[in-house]
This record gives sequence, C-alpha cells and structure tokens, in this order.
Amino acid sequence: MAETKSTCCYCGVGCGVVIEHEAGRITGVRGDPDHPANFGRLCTKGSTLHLSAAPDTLIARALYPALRTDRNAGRERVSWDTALDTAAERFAAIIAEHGPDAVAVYGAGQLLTEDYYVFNKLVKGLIGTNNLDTNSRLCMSSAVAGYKLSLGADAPPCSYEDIAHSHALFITGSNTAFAHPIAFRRIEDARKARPGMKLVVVDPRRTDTAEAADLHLPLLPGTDIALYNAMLHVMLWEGWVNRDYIEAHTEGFDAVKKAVREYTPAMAATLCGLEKKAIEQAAEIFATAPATMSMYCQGLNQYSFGTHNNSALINLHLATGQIGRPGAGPFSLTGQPNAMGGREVGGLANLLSAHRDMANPEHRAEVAALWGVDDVPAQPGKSAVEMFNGLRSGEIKAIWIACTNPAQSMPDQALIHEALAKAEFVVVQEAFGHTETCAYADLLLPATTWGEKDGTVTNSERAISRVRAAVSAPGEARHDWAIVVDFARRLGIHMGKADLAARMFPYTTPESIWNEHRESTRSRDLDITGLSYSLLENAGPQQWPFPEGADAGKVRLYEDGVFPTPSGKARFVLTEHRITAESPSARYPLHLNTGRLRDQWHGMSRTGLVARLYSHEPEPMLHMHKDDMERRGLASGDLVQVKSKRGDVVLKVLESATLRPGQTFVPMHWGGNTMGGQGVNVLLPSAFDPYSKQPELKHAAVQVEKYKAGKALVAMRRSEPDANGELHPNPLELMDRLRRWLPHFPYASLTLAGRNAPVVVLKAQGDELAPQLMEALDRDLALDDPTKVLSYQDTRRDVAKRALVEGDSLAAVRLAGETRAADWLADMMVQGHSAAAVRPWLLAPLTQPPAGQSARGKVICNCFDVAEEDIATAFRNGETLDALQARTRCGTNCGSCVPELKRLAQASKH
Ligand SMILES: Nc1nc2c(c(=O)[nH]1)N[C@H]1C(S)=C(S)[C@@H](COP(=O)(O)OP(=O)(O)OC[C@H]3O[C@@H](n4cnc5c(=O)[nH]c(N)nc54)[C@H](O)[C@@H]3O)O[C@H]1N2
Ligand SMILES: Nc1nc2c(c(=O)[nH]1)N[C@H]1C(S)=C(S)[C@@H](COP(=O)(O)OP(=O)(O)OC[C@H]3O[C@@H](n4cnc5c(=O)[nH]c(N)nc54)[C@H](O)[C@@H]3O)O[C@H]1N2
Ligand code: SF4
Ligand SMILES: [Mo]
Repeated sequence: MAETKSTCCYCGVGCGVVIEHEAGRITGVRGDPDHPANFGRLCTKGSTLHLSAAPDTLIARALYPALRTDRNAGRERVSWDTALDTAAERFAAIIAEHGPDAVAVYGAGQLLTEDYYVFNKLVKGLIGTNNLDTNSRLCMSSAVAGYKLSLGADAPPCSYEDIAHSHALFITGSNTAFAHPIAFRRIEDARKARPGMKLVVVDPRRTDTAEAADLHLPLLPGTDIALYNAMLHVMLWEGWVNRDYIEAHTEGFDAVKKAVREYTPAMAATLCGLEKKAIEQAAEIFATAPATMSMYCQGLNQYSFGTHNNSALINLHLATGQIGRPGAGPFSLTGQPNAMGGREVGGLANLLSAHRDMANPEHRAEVAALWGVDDVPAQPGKSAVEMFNGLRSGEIKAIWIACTNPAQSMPDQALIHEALAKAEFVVVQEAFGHTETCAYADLLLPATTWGEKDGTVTNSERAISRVRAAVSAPGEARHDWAIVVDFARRLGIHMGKADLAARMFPYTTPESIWNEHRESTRSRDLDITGLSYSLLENAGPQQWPFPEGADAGKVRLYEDGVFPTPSGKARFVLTEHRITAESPSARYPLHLNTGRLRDQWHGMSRTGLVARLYSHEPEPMLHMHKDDMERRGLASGDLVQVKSKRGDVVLKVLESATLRPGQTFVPMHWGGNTMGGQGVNVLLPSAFDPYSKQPELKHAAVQVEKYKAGKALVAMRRSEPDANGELHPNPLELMDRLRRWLPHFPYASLTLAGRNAPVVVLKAQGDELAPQLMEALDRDLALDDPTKVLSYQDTRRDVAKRALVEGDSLAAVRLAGETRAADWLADMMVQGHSAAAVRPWLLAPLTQPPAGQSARGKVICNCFDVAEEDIATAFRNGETLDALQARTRCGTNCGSCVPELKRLAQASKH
C-alpha cells in the first residue's frame, strides 16, 4: 500500500488527508496528523472520501469528451482533438462576429489555484473580456466586498489557532457544526480547556451550533444590521467602545455613531424579533471580553445587503478594538475548499490577479505587463446572475462552465434552465457526468478530481496547502488546467493570435503556473514570493503573506493597527437596516430559509454516491414549526407543495423544533436529478447585493399547502457486494436509469439507503401510475419475470406489491397505491433480513408494517451506524450518554454527531 498526502476537497476548513492507495486504486483515507487545519481529524464527509472514489463510482464519472451536434440528439464520444478544436472554432467564430463579450466562463471555488489562474488569463488576457465569474459569487463575494470596504483588502485577519485564544466567540450566520465541522471540534476543545469562554450564536434557527451556545439570538431573517447597530448603540451608551483604538486606527466613526443613535435595543428588539435583554447581553459579551472573535458565513453573505451585513459586524470589531490581537477579529469562514485561491488570482468578473482592482489603470497595466498583452479590459464583466440573464437574452452566446452545477445551485432555476436551453454553445467541464448542468452540455469535457489532481488550495485561514494525486486519471479525463491550456492555444490559432497564445500558455506542469501566480503577488498584500511547491511539501501548509526572505507566514493581520487603505486606517461603514427582497404577504405568508445538511455537499454529485451519507436526512424535506403545520393539518412525512412567486416544489414536511413559527427551512442540496421538478432553487429569488452582486439565497416568501394527489409509488433495489467488494447491480447505474422517471411525477425523490449493501430507493407520487410506466420500472428493477417475483394485487383498492427474492433475501420491491410500509421494508432490505420474514406481509392485503415493527429513523452517528431510535430507546431505558457511547461508540470517531447526541441526551431529561 502507498500513501499520498493531499487536502480534503470539501469545505474551506481545508483539512489535510492521507490517501491510502494500492495498484492505482484509492483504498482509504485518514486525517493528516501534521496538517495545521485538522491535526489528523476528519468529519463525516472527509472520512468517507475514499468511498466516493471506489471502483463502483467510476460509472458516475465523465470519462470521455462527448459532443452533441444536433440539439435533439444525444452526445457522442469524440477525441480530445475534435472536442477542443470544435470548441475553439465555435468560440472564435462567436468572438469574431459578436465581440469578446459574447462569450463567458463560469467557474468555481472548487478549482485549484492553478486551474483558476489559467482560466482568468484565458478570458481577461487572451479573449479580452471580463466575463469570468464563478460560484464564489453565490458564496463569498459579500465577504470579499465587506472586507475591502471596511478594512481595505480581501484578507481574513484571523487563524484557527485564534479559537483557542478567544474569550468570546460570536458565531453569526454560520452553522459551523454542520458546515465547518472540524473548526467546530476546535471550538469544543477550546471551551473544554477554558470553560469561562463564551459562545454567542446568531441564527434564525436553533441549529446544533446554536444549541451549544451560552446565548442564542434567534433573530428574524435579514435583520443582522439592526442587531449589530443596536449592539453598537449599547456599547456607546455603556462606554464599552475603545476610544483610543477608534482614534488611532479608524476613520468614519462619527457618522456611524450618529446613525446608530436610532437603533435603540428596544427598536432593534422589535425589528429582529429578539428580547431587548439578549441584545444588551450580546453587546456586553462582545465588547468586554478580553478577546472576541466573530465567525460568519452565508447567513450574512447571502442577502441583498450582504456586504453591509459584513461591514456592520466589522464595525463592532473596530469600535471595540477587537481585531489584530490573539483571539480577536472578524473571521469570515470560507465555504469552498479554494474560494480563497480564486480570490487571490482575481477569479471574479470585477477583480484582477493578486488582489488588484479592475477599476485601477495602474493595476490593469501591471497585469497586462505580467501577461505580455497590450491591455486587459477595464469594464467589469457579468456576475453570475447577470451572466445567465445575458445568456437568456442572447447577449452571451456561448458559455464554458467548469466545476460547478448552476442548473442546481443558482437561484430562480426556471430562468437558468431557460438560459442554458437557449445558449448557442454550452461547454461543461465536469468530473461527474450526471449533474443537472451536464444535461445541457453541447460539449462535455471530462475532468480529473480529488485524488487525481495536483496543485494548491488556500483555506479560510489563508493557509496554502498542496493537493496531490494518488492515482492516475480515469478514462480520458484530463486536469482542469491542462484542458484550459490546450484550449487556449487552439483558440489562439482560430483567433489569429497563435504566437501570443503559445507565449501566454507555455505551461507543462501546475507548478509552472503557480510560479507565475506567485510572481504576480510580489509586493502585494498577499505576497507569497517566499514560498515554493517544495517548501509547501517539506514544511507543510503556509499562511500568506509570506514574502521572499520571510521565514514564516502571518498568523494574524493588522497587529500594528495599519490597514491597507489609502490613509492606513480602517473604515467604519454606515449601514442601515434593509428589508429582504421579498416580504411575507397574504399570498406567500412564510419565510423560507435555506442551507446545508451535515453529510451532503451541494448538488451531491460526490456525496450522493455514498449510501451512508444519506442516512442523516435521506430526502428533501421542508422543515416547519409545529404550529404552522397544525394550522395546515399537516403531520411529519406528509407531502406539501411549497410555492414562491417563481415556482413550486413538492416535498415532505418535517416538524422541527429548530424554527420559530412563520419560518421554514429547506436544505439546498436537491436538484432536478434527485427530486421531482427543477429542485428547491426554483423557489429562490435572484435579487442581489448592489456591491457584491451576491444573490439572496437565504430568503424567499412562500406558501405551503398540503399536497393532495393521486397515487404513491416506491421502488427499491438492493445491491450485493461480491468477493472483491464490488456491488451488483451497480447502484449508481441503477440510479442513473431511475433518474429518467423523476420528471414524470410532481413529487419524487431518489436516494440510497444502507451501507455496504446499499438499497436504491425511488419514492414518487402522481395523479396516475400508468401501466407502461410500471412495466418499464419493473424492468429496471428486475421485477419483470413473473416466475421470480412475489406479487399481490388488489385492483379494487388499487394496491399492488411486488418483490424479488434472491437466495434468501429481498432484492427488490415495488409498492404502488399504498406505501406506508416503505421505510420498514427498506430497513428490512438494508439489514438483509430473510425474505421469509416479510413474505406473509407481502402476500396479504396489509398496508401498514406489522405491529410493533417500525423503521429505524435517521442515522445520527454515521461512523458506527447508530440511529435516532436506538439512541432514544437507550435514554428511555435510563442509559447515560457516556454509557451509550461506551457501548455503541457513537460520536467517538469523527465527532460530527456529538452536538446532536448532546441535544438528544438533554431532550430526554425533559
Ligand atoms: N456539510 C456541508 N458543509 C459545507 C457545505 C456543504 O454543502 N455541506 N458547503 C460549504 C460552502 S460552499 C459554504 S458557503 C459553507 C456555508 O456554511 P454556512 O453558511 O454555515 O451554512 P448554511 O447552512 O448555508 O447557512 C448558515 C446559517 O445561516 C443562517 N441564517 C439564515 N438567515 C440568516 C440571517 O438573516 N442572519 C443570520 N445571522 N443567520 C442566518 C441559517 O439558518 C443557517 O443555519 O458551508 C461549507 N461547508
Ligand atoms: N438555496 C441555496 N442555494 C445555494 C446556496 C444556499 O445556501 N442556498 N449556497 C450557494 C453556495 S455558497 C455555493 S458555493 C453554491 C455551490 O453550488 P455548485 O458550485 O453548483 O456546487 P457543487 O455541486 O459543489 O458543484 C461542483 C461541481 O464540480 C464537479 N467537480 C468536482 N470536482 C471537480 C474537478 O476537480 N473539476 C471539475 N471540472 N469538476 C469537478 C462536481 O461534480 C460538481 O458537479 O451553491 C449556492 N446555492
Ligand atoms: S471539515 Fe470535513 S469537509 Fe471540511 S475540510 Fe475538514 S474533513 Fe473536509
Ligand atoms: Mo459556498
């Protein structure tokens, strides 16, 4: 067995991993004990990375370039030469006829810095348009704009080690326990080491993060500015501001001081739906703790006033001098593994390399000189939402999408689908071939991914880590940077700039690209001229800045109180309370909030391959307060139709004690490939912040009604591992086949259950279950041979049950008309119970599970497979949490479920 050190490809914590591999296959993964982000730990997602790269998953990969010449036909496999020549011809023709602004590239914060760098150079340098934007626009652009506005540069001033130095942590708009689990483990450690440390959490929901807090402020969505302004009001009133710091290191305080006079705690209490006392307490903790650090994420960024959400919070740090010291400062948590790297190379439509500004002629000239071109365009390009609007209006004709899935993740999905359908030429550069966006690709280019790629990423704390390849590329997949470089040279030929393109893109290794990027940072705030690949490999990850001659990076910025603004002073920003793009109304009376689940990653193209990662929350569910459910006559598990001005979805409702009345929440992960319709993002508005252009993905006004429709259907198929551990049938291949049925139903969901012998589960409901559809489905599930299946049919009641028994176990089941026993049956299949146990049920008119038997409920501990029902039973029987953990080991490995275990233990005492 061999081992290769690399970095986790999921969140911005940026944990180091050790990939174990043998004979060209990834066989295991563990935390890198030497990596400063995680010191050997991994969360549920990181610790199952090897399963997402198992041989069975190859079927989900894009393996060969494929081209569609006729929009009504399928794509056909082509050579890389044909693929890239075609792309170059099409792009060059469109540029020649309509100008460079008629093409665009939409990338992602999951690309490596080297990939990003060449994309940026291709678009802004060779093509000559600034139409290069990325999904960071949906993610970090308000944080970027907030830092620049308040502090002068896009640089998170803190480090993870500040968690241990902090006396008060102010977590706002971040469900750290789910979204940055290993950072949350460090918070738990710090509080254990220093029990006096205070944790304040600001979130409309009582998340696991909030549950752990000393003080939770469940504010109404979109009211952070009012809260922070009121906290500043209290700080001024109580004399808790740091006058010396304000005087010496900031400007603009007087205007802000005047503005916050109106934000009395009583006024903010009304706006925010909070207790006045809680606002005062939060202000006191923030201002008077010896060191206060805030940690924040999409609950601030994803609003149409996201930039000011950020700046209003930073105002508090400036007013109290809680910055530039150990354990103090505004720490924006990065979402994606390399959104930071993307920002460093200037990978947004309004940025240039190495934190240079497009609006600044000197900066443009510097970049042009570095790239050896006459100039770079001055006009900002189109940001994500504008780009897809441009595609829809025909202003943009061709788009190149890499490493992101906009047909699932952008707001107002109906418009995104329309735009992609209308585009003249869509290139999708993807590692996995089954995403919603791939369906629109005229040209699909297979990319390598985690475990195969080589380069660098930067995490939340400015630490640059090496990403390294453990195995070679599958099929004909190529590295993202290599695809771009090859395309750029061919495009150069078609544009009549062959020499220039060859000069601009001479790279043969990611290191050669990185070295050029490094040079671009010389004398900039993020100067990394003192680093090299070999240093990163030998000495481990390093934080920027790290200029030539330095012997270490900077753990903390602004310790000298000097900021990268013209005056050297940080700026107070005047921020006023604003209302969300949509307010609840008679027609759409409920707030809809969206966010992440613990075990899924975005559109699930990778996490969705691993059965156990569904077990915490298996299908899309609308979380709702008990009162709102009662009013609508709803019980958990009922189907509801959720409607906004833009569209609707049908999904299950789940009673949740985490929400206040009037509020609902839906996980962001489900798109049209895993549920009926176009996914949850049809509901969300594309209204965006004027400074950052980040859309308001955290809020919509919706109505929720009980969904009364037709006939229910559940179809399930178990896969068995053979001697080599390979699964038969391949569950992912089956999922791909079943996917085509999803559009036939208003409600549908497609998931995996179980672990080593996973079960594919399709649940649906529609007006009619057409016989042809049932026959086709039965063929997919191997339920079509009457000599092999058990079958029960009650035509009068329209109930049908069919099952395939293989050996002694239940291999496939289809229930139609009545599906109340589905979860119980799924559990029986997952657990491999003998088919004899369910035969009597199957062959009788019974519709409910047999008395005393029920489904196991959601799995809380993924590492040791411990479900909610097991835990509840243990607590009912008087077992303590310690005893339960000793017996089942739940929560003792990755620790991701510990907050939930504690909550369940606490709840059992009432
Ligand atoms: N498991 C998992 N982890 C991930 C990801 C994933 O897909 N899955 N994605 C990664 C990425 S790209 C990102 S950007 C991060 C996102 O990380 P987070 O931002 O922490 O995650 P979210 O769940 O999107 O939203 C955080 C919280 O904001 C709250 N919120 C909503 N409105 C408001 C408001 O008005 N004010 C305040 N104060 N809070 C509000 C929501 O209730 C939610 O609990 O996660 C990263 N980590
Ligand atoms: N309602 C709602 N919507 C949201 C959010 C929300 O909170 N609420 N959050 C927003 C945020 S913060 C984000 S970051 C976005 C995320 O949205 P997306 O960027 O669409 O998310 P992913 O599913 O991670 O897309 C990454 C794609 O890249 C592919 N891929 C993986 N590795 C590689 C590789 O090495 N090379 C290439 N070429 N492809 C690869 C994956 O298969 C996947 O399809 O969603 C946004 N949308
Ligand atoms: S916290 Fe989890 S998902 Fe994030 S980098 Fe670490 S292991 Fe990966
Ligand atoms: Mo993100």
